[in-house]
Amino acid sequence: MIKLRHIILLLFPMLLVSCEKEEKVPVSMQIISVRATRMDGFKNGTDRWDASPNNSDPDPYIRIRLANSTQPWAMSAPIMRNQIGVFTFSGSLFNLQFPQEVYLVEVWDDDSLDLFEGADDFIGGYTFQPWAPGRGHPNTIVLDRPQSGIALELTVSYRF
Ligand SMILES: [Ca+2]
Ligand SMILES: [Ca+2]
Ligand SMILES: [Ca+2]
Repeated sequence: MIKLRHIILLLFPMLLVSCEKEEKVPVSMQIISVRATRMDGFKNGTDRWDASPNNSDPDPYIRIRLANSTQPWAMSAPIMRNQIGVFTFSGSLFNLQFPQEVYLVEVWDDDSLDLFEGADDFIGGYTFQPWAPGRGHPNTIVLDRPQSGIALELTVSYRF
């Protein structure tokens, strides 16, 4: 007579095997879109991002590269003008060729149109590892720490 204990003993290795099969390792990933779910309304907590009266909200763009690298930054384009609150970066497609390496993503306020604003202003950034064993293949990567000036939601796809 087959007891429940035996069935469990038989099923358990099968479950383990099926879990291992599901853990596909991505050879690359793509960031399809980037959504800002929170962004500081003021520079340094008090100042408008830009001096121009008609252009005082930030003009954010994203840049991404491997954290320990001198390779050129991949930049989002076009730069979005005077964004506040929750918004999605337009045209934000980035290839991540090394999903298990650490990447650095930064958001800057473009000041090239502002005569008195000098260099671009840093809004916020994160280091992140796109994928790690055991994580599955989620469609979104959330980057949100309260001390950062911006929170990001990356929508990603995987190539196996
Ligand atoms: Ca500025
Ligand atoms: Ca502006
Ligand atoms: Ca500036």
